[in-house]
Amino acid sequence: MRKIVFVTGNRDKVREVKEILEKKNIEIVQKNLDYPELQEDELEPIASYGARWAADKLNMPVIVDDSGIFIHALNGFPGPYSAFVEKHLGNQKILKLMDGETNRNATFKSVIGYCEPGSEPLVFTGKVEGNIAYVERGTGGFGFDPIFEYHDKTFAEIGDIEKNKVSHRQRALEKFCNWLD
Ligand code: ITT
Repeated sequence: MRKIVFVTGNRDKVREVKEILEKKNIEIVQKNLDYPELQEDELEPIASYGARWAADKLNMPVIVDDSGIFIHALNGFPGPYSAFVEKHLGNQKILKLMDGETNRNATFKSVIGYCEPGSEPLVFTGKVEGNIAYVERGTGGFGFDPIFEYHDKTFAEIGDIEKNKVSHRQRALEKFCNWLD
C-alpha cells in the first residue's frame, strides 16, 4: 500500500480523501501544518505554493487540497475566500446574499497540489456544477454541503458515499491517481 502525507487542518477533507484513496490502495496520513495561503483569484496557485512549501518544510512528498465554491451570480464569490467566508459569515449569510437571485448556478472546485521536496509542484483540478439551494438541507457532509445542490439534492442530503462518487474532490483525486499510475 502506498502512503501519502496530506497536509491540512480540515478533518472532513481527511475523511473524504481517505475514503476515496483507500479504494486505490493509498493510505493517507494527515499532517496538521498550517501552510501559507497566497491571495489569488484562482485555487491552483494557492495549492501549488502550499504543496511546495509543505514538501520542503517536511522534507517528504505531500498533497494539499485547496477548495472553494464559486457562485456565478456573485461573480465567483467566495471562491478562494471560501474558508474565510464560511468561518465568519456562514451559509445563512450566503443565502441572504442570494436573496431574490434567480441564477443559482455554482461551481464547487477542489485543487490537489502534489509536491516532492526540491521538485516542481503539480496541480490536479476537479469541478462539479450545481445550484445554491434556497434553504440549508441535510445533515451529512460539512461546510457548504447543505446549500450545494447536485441534481436536486444537496451534498449534505446525499451523504458521504454518494458525494465521494461525484464530488469536486473525487474528480481532482481521480486525475491525481491517473498521473500516479
Ligand atoms: P486546509 O487546512 O486544508 O486549508 P480549510 O478548511 O481551510 O483547510 P480551504 O482553505 O480549502 O480549507 O477552504 C475551503 C473552504 O470550503 C472551507 O471553509 C471548507 O470547509 C469548504 N469546503 C471545502 N470542501 C468542501 C466540501 O467538499 N463540501 C463543503 N464545503 C467544503
